[in-house]
Amino acid sequence: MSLHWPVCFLIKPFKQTGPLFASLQSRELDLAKVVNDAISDTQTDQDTEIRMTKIEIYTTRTCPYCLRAKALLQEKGVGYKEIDVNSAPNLRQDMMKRANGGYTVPQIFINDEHIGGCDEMYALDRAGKLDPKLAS
Ligand SMILES: N[C@@H](CCC(=O)N[C@@H](CS)C(=O)NCC(=O)O)C(=O)O
Repeated sequence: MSLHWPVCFLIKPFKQTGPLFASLQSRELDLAKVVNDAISDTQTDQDTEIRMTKIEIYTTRTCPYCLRAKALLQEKGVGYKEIDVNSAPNLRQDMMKRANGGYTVPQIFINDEHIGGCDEMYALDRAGKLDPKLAS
């Protein structure tokens, strides 16, 4: 839809030349630019949301390694989905399948890539390789 129609409609009966028409047209263009910029900002926000890193961590409530792993993710300021393997049947099996047989908790996945447990994630961080993954 053209954003110019209201003013065009109003001034159509008059001569569409001269300084008044030019001024109205230029104001319409400014308004259209503001609206279009606002729309494209919203679209950028939506794109960012869609591209957010997916972080999943399989845990149990009593596991100190899980607490340590979650503390690092919190320190990094990233959100994550926690899956308590004891909260439903089959979850530990799902985890083991995704973790190539890894049965201890935590098991951590970043964008579906298997990172390993707590120790592996800390090792990755020490090697400077965790932040790029979290930002991907
Ligand atoms: N090196 C592993 C150690 C993980 C570990 O030993 N987790 C314990 C719980 S804190 C575990 O899963 N034990 C076996 C079990 O609970 O069945 C890591 O860093 O994640």
